[in-house]
Amino acid sequence: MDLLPRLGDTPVSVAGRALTGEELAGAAGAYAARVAGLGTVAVTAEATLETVVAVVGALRAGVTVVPVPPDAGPMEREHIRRDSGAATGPPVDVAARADYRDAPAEAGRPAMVLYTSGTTGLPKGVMLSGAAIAADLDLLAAAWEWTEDDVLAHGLPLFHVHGLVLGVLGPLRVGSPLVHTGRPTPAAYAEAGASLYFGVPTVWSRLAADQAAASALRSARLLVSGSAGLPVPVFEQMRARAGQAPIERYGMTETLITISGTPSADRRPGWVGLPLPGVATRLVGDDGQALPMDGETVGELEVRTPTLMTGYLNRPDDTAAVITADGWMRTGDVACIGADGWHRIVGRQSTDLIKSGGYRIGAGEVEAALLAHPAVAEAAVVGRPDEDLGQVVVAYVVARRPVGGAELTDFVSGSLSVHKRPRRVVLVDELPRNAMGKVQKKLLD
Ligand code: MCA
Ligand code: AMP
Repeated sequence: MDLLPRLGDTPVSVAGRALTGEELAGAAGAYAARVAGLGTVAVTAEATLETVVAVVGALRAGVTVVPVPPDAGPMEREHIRRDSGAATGPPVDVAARADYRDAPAEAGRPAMVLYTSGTTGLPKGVMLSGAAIAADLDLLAAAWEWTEDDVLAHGLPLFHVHGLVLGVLGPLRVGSPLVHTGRPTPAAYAEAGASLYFGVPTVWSRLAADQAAASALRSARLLVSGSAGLPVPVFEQMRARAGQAPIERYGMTETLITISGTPSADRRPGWVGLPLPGVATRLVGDDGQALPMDGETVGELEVRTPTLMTGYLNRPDDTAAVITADGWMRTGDVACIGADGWHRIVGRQSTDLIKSGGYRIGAGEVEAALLAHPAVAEAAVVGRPDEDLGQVVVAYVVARRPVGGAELTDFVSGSLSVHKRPRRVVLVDELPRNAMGKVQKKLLD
């Protein structure tokens, strides 16, 4: 298969269950035969071999894959299903085997639609073409010197770019065996005995705090961190305890990974690296003018890349709002660029996009979920700094009647994914508003 040329000879194990490359190709072939012609198929993306077989099988059949977070509540699940028009995939049999002749996707059909949160509303479907995915994986393989001689280990969720595109399709394109650890715990990473490891900063922070696990990674060739900024203290602890700090790379669902460090260059704490070959970046000020790349001036980062999404599914206006007419993606991230081309991500323009444990969470989505509770009159959701998770979701609520924080947290996880529920609910008499009536989130503490 074009996208996954090494499928037939790349073994994969997930949470202790393994398939040889040939077995995986056979099981995916059997699944492909069952979903062929369905157009778009939803896959409940638990961290299992079944998910890998379903995703690979659908791709082989030229069917668009929509991974659904396994803990998504009914509201989120229903939104994804209705918005994408995805058919429910048949159950996966990892023991099935079939020869299957790959069916190329029709022109313009995305390989995948990944749902990701915006500042308001329900998650948007990011359409990713097979060509964009292939281009990104090839750029990353070259940058990281990632070859069939590597064994990749990680335990990231299989419904986002990091765990699924880089972490599953990557090995099947490069030909490096995959050990998915089920969950990204320090002990599981230590046991995996791999040469290459992927993690979000929370994973590295927890690993660095576990001396035995950190020592076990001394023999690894390369550790890679992404999905959120790696805190400098974690960088230093990893260097001290694992004998090496991770390299960083930066990207987003809409652009895939566009900026990275390399194994041979010096690691620079707080800096993510250089644009991948063929990727252009620039900084833009509030007035839309280009800003100097002097290592100090900060502005919005814009990226032009062959790995760009095709657009947001069913949302041409939202797509036009983030991609300029000449093809630059407005990332919403605030960055600075050094004269030597290195990039530092300083923060986000909008406080309404929260990153917790590497998950992107829209404040508006959580507020809407809270407002559906009969006791909630008003709600404002913010991200608060947190050593372990980067940020945690905190909700400020004006209640109509006495209500417990735990009841509201449970209520949110009843409609959205578990990681979106507030960690803390603060009941207040009123929310600070400006003269226009808009909530002043900066005044909440
Ligand atoms: C969680 N728990 C809670 C709450 N939230 N309990 C009460 N109230 C809450 N508000 C529960 C959890 O369900 C869990 O229970 C337990 O508390 C521990 O939760 P937590 O501290 O969150 O730890 P965790 O569940 O181990 O999660 C940390 C994690 C996770 C493993 C790092 O955040 C994670 O997998 N992050 C990866 C996100 C990711 O892949 N992002 C990539 C996006 P129990 O133990 O019972 O289950 S793609 C991207 O960003 C771009 C493209 C890029 O650059 O990569
Ligand atoms: P998502 O769409 O979930 O892929 O989230 C993308 C966002 O994650 C970006 O817009 C950044 O805010 C953030 N991000 C990803 N990688 C990094 C990194 N290495 N450093 C800082 N922020 C990052």
